[in-house]
Amino acid sequence: MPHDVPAGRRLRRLAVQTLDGNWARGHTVPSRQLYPHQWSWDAAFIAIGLAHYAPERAWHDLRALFAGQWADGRVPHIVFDASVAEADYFPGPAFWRAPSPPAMPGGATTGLVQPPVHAVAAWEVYARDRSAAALGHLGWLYPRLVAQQEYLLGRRNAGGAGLPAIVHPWESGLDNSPAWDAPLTEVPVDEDLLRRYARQDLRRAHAEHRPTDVDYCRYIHIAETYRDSGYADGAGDPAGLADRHPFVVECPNFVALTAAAERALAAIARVLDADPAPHLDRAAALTAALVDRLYDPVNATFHALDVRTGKLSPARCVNGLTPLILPDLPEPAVRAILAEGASPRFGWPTAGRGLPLPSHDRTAPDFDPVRYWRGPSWININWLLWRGLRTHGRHDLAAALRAAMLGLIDREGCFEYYHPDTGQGVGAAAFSWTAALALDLLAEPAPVGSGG
Ligand code: 9WN
Repeated sequence: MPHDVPAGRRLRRLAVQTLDGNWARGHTVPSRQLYPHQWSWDAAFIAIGLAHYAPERAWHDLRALFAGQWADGRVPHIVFDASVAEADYFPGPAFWRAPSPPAMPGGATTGLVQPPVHAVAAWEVYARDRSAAALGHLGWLYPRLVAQQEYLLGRRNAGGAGLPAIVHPWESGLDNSPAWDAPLTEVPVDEDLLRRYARQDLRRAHAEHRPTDVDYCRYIHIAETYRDSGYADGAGDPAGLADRHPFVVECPNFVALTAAAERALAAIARVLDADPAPHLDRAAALTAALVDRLYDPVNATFHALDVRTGKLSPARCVNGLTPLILPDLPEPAVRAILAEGASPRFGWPTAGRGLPLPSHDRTAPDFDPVRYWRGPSWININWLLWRGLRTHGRHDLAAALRAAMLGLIDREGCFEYYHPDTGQGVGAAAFSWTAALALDLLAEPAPVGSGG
């Protein structure tokens, strides 16, 4: 246990209460306050936590999300709950006008994606639930997870090097990160959009914690452009996407998670008597292209790449560190990430001292400790870093980061994110993935390697 047993018990109780409280008619919502539908990468992190006490619900959550998978393989970033009013979240189903069945059989969704953490999640749940029913769930998910990868590696290969590109900052999951500032400068700001559409987030959260109106206008413009193209990526012509669409970016975190997904699929394939080799080949190719395209040897960190201009973003964000989850990351890149994490820009916690890593370079002039993804600390990202540290044998740093996360959640509660200097909880309270990953951190560390 990271700290004394009573504290561990208290935290476990809080985490379970949070997840139970966010269970809503067949799936878990990220937060009742801000996010009343099912989100894609949230569902994966949530399943990893549910596996510790309600594995059947973990499988159910993953299957509910994949029921919204499109015929082209994309797993939508939101599967909408039909019983929630349109006005309760913007942009809702009426905005997205996603295609009807059979292209999209499972109810209303968005047409965007999020990082594919689901194969890792399925493998983690299976590691804790080896029942016959679990094997059935794994068998149901496997072809769908493969289709998700094929969509990302095929139709999203806009840069031509085999890396999946994102077509909207929301697809990164690190929505408002300074990593997108450079590519966003070319996107028009039409303030009229905010007269046509009402932002719902500002009714439920502080404006200084959320994206600015200027950024929001750009988000809506990009989403409308993609929607109005009929969500056509690059069927037959992925490279053409960069000419047609205003935002096409390769994100190191998204790419690293896509590679991690292939490694997890290899582990799943072995259990299902399928062939793991193609997954391992794809994982190796993804890691090699990630280093080749997104690693900057001068700055010694990974950056986002704007596929339209061919330029790396100058911002040093935490998505430059999460490639550490890859076991086959070359040694110089591993050393560079460990050094970047230790620098004043981020700062690994040490035994008994310090807080989880911020989402952005603390020394940057635009570092903002409360605006989401522009400074605050997030538990899902720090959980990925914790796994990466263990993968690369840095158990000292991993133990300190784990204690820092658990201490913070125990003190503040399960917040969406935390002030990186004071640790104060910010954003939505009773946030699901924080609770879920606390349960995972509280448990004995799972064996690293096959799933990550
Ligand atoms: C847009 C649900 C999601 C997370 C994202 C986070 C935030 C949504 C929003 O909430 O994004 O998808 O409305 O801001 O940035 O990572 O999945 O928790």
